[in-house]
Amino acid sequence: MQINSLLKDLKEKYLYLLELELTDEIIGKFSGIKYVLLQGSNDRAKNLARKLALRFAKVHPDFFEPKDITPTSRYKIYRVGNILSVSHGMGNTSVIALLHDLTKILYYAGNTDLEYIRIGTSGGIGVDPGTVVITEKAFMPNLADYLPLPSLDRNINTPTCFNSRLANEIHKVQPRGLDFQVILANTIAADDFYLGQGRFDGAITPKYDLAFRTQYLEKVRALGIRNFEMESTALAAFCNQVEIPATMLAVTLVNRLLGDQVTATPKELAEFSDRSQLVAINYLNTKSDLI
Ligand code: R2B
Ligand code: URA
Repeated sequence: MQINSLLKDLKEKYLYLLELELTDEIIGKFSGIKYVLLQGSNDRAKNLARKLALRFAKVHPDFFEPKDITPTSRYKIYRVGNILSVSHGMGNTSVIALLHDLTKILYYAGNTDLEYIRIGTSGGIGVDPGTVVITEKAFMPNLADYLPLPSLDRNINTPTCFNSRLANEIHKVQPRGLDFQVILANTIAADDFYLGQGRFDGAITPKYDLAFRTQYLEKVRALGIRNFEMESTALAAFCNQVEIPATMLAVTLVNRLLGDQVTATPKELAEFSDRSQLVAINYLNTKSDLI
């Protein structure tokens, strides 16, 4: 990990965004962590914590209720052994705010060997709904493969490639016989679900027609891009700055070459979400350092 060198001289007592006092007791709750699993919603983070506990800590489902270790209602953090299951909210801004505080407390707790994996949903580009995309490189909608991280009036242009060892390993360890596809590909992160992802069904009229959009989608397919979502460039850029290996597993809910609206039923959506969690669990299952 490559943390801000100015933190050494800082007598920090409180993490504002996580609403956590930096006491020895609270820092201790973050020591000995290896895997950090990040998801958008609070419910999914809790649901994953429960699955991890049943699977790896072998707790009895009747006697286990995941307990959030931060008082803030913005984000939720659950710990199962050396794994954290964390919610990050929606969009690059929300993720990056969380990642600063989360990474600092993990650093104060003495963790040096971490992996960050976002588990999410996305809009597919020419892939069947239900496909899980492991992202190799995140792109901006203008197809830049770096994020201009704004800092006052400057931009810190940071590459948005993910860790290829991690992405390939997650792909390689998936068991044969899954009833859905798991692919390695690239992803676009847009700041907006509608206009940002070229939808025609938002509240604002797009300033281009279907032919222009089709041309754009063909161009992005040629770059190996297979899905849209809203957080990958922030995660990749942040993790490249702090040198933490990271990648993203995002199930596709819709094929954007065929339509804009997500028409899957709530039951299908829950089943799709389970797929990207399963891909992460399959990876963790191969690890000998889980505690
Ligand atoms: C995927 O799904 C959410 C929008 O529905 C957003 O957080 C994302 O990246
Ligand atoms: N999440 C997105 O960001 N886009 C989609 O199309 C579906 C889920």
